[in-house]
Amino acid sequence: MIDANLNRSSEGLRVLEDVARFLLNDAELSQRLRTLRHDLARETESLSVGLLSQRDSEHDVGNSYRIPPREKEINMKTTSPRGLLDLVTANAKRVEESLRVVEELAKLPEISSVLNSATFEQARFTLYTLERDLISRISRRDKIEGMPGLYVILDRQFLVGRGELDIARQIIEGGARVIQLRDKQSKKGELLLVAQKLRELCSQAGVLFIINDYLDLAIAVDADGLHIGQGDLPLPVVRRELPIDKIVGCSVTTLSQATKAQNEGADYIAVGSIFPTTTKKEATVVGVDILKELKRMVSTPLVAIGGINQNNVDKVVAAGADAVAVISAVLGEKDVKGAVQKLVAKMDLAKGQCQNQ
Ligand code: TZP
Ligand code: MG
Repeated sequence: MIDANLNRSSEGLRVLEDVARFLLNDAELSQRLRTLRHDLARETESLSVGLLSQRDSEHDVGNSYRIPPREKEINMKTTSPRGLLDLVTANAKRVEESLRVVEELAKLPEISSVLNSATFEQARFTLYTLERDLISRISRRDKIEGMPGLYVILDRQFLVGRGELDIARQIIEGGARVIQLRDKQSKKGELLLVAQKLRELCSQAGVLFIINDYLDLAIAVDADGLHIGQGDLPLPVVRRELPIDKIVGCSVTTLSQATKAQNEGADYIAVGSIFPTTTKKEATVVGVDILKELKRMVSTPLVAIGGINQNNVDKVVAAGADAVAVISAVLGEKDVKGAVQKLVAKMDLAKGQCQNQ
């Protein structure tokens, strides 16, 4: 039992570690998993020859379990991973269960002298946290992968009598990848109703839905994420309060703010105002070259914002923006869908040109 369960735990841990390392490229997570695997190996090192000597896989009655075909089919459906989330969950559970078995065995008088039950209990708790962090990383990565492209900020003060849902539909049909709800004036109760409808629409269309400023609203409508600026709630607080699968975007105007946002775990960084804009009066104009510098400094996806339109969108894409956020270039137009389509086409063209260079 000890041999089988130590094998299970080290194999499962290796799967998790390699997911963190090769698929998520997450140095910190893979290091934490590696440390746990090594700690457990060290703890049981002295037993290895004894355990191998007792190993008798051929006569393990578990090998000859006869699973009826029907049950096998059900089993396959419920246990074969549908994606990375399932794979990670299955392997984390495998490790947690096997650690629990060793932990319980180590309480027996004949085993407690060679294995310390508390060590395995501690390892199990370490893994619970690692499992949560892995699931968070994968869920957020899946969302962020859908982000590159046009990010339209639906600022309700720009609607001038038009309906949010109709405008949002046009934005979606035009090919935007993200819609952010922004409203600096309305009461939260009113905004909640709007956000609920937009949330529904975006979910159906597979478009990311982000709430600007308001953590409570983002939680209440189960938005895909929250966007915060330098004056809003700090990123670690927001991260702590939001469900683990939600993304957080952070606005910056300087390189040091960007590094800080990355270190605090921002899922994307919005930088601007790239060009002069009349939409946000107090915005600092940072120029297009900051994107090139940021590209070298941070690995977090970059969203360029501020004064971007049909005539300059190619420049921000060429400078390295992964996504482009606009308000007036879309909401300032009569033909919202047409404006989105044109911007998307120009971004695609500029991206194609970058790749050819
Ligand atoms: N943050 C920096 S600039 C800006 C915000 C919200 C305004 C973007 O609006 P526009 O009309 O696309 O310049
Ligand atoms: Mg804000």
